[in-house]
Amino acid sequence: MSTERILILVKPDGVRRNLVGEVLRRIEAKGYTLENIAWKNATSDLLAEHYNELVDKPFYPDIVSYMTSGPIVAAVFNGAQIVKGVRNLAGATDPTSAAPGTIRGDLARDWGDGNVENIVHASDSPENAEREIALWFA
Ligand code: YYY
Ligand code: MG
Repeated sequence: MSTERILILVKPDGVRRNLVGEVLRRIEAKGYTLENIAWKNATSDLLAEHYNELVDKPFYPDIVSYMTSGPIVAAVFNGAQIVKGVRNLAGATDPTSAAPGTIRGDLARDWGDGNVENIVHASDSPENAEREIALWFA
């Protein structure tokens, strides 16, 4: 089997807050290898495929507003056990609950507007990583 890969998105809040380098630095510093990177603008069609398990959730329209609110940096990293490793670096989905030391725990917070802004996306399985990489780097 080839080396495991993951799709990382620095979401629009991360770009707006000048945290692209900080997010990618933490993943590189852990020892994972960057293999592709690009500026992207998410479309609603792309997001509906990317978040195919969430499209029926009540908060899905908020995700679309958030993810289309500005440019995104999409990156592919690789390394052994990278999905588990980077999910640990990213921290819990809710930035208020995310542990200190994680990307979300250190850099993201609840801004009180009812929208979850958590800086970074990281694929949750090697299979989803390959599916998402094919979407974002078609
Ligand atoms: O993989 P991860 O990003 O940690 O969480 P998911 O359950 O895949 O949800 C994707 C995305 O949706 C999350 O990063 C924020 C948003 N979201 C939300 O706004 N409200 C929720 N209750 C759950 C997720
Ligand atoms: Mg997810």
